[in-house]
Amino acid sequence: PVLKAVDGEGNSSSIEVPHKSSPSVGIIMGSDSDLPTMKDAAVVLDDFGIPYEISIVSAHRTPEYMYEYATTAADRGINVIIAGAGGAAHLPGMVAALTPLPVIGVPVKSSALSGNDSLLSIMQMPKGIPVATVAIGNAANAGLLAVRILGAANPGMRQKMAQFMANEATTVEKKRRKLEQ
Ligand code: RP5
Repeated sequence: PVLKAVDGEGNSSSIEVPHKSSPSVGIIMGSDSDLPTMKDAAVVLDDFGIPYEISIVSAHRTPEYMYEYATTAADRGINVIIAGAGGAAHLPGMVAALTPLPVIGVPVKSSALSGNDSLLSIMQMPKGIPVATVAIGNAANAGLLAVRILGAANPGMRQKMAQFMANEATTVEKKRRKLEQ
């Protein structure tokens, strides 16, 4: 199936929901309107060859499903959860409260408060239940952090991350040299 969505700023996006078996990362979001932001995490995981699943899980509109998703994720083989939400963004924190897996929160830019509400809702977790929070809208970094978490126990994945970082450095070096010419 293809998931299509438009965010609050009119940006449209679509993503082919993967049919990969044994997903290692779960990407969830509070609404399909979060997809234009959250698809960047999927792009990173595709680049690194990491199987993932994508779902819409709303803490407020589908709380029972959120409970089911979070409490079964580890048994289904998920290793890391990336959760994006905007506004009163309770999804990442509530999921972290229900699973022992690492949870990465993505504050989605809201129309009313530019995502500052999302950021604080996700970041200000009480002691005992951590959520690793990335910058507003930066789902790509959530994907990269998931790769690093998986890489801690996977030398091949760690090597791919090192290569990615080397490529980034080369790109910047090229730009610098061009400026200095
Ligand atoms: C949150 O409310 C979602 O994560 C989304 O960012 C925001 C708005 O949702 P919609 O009204 O667009 O469905 O739960």
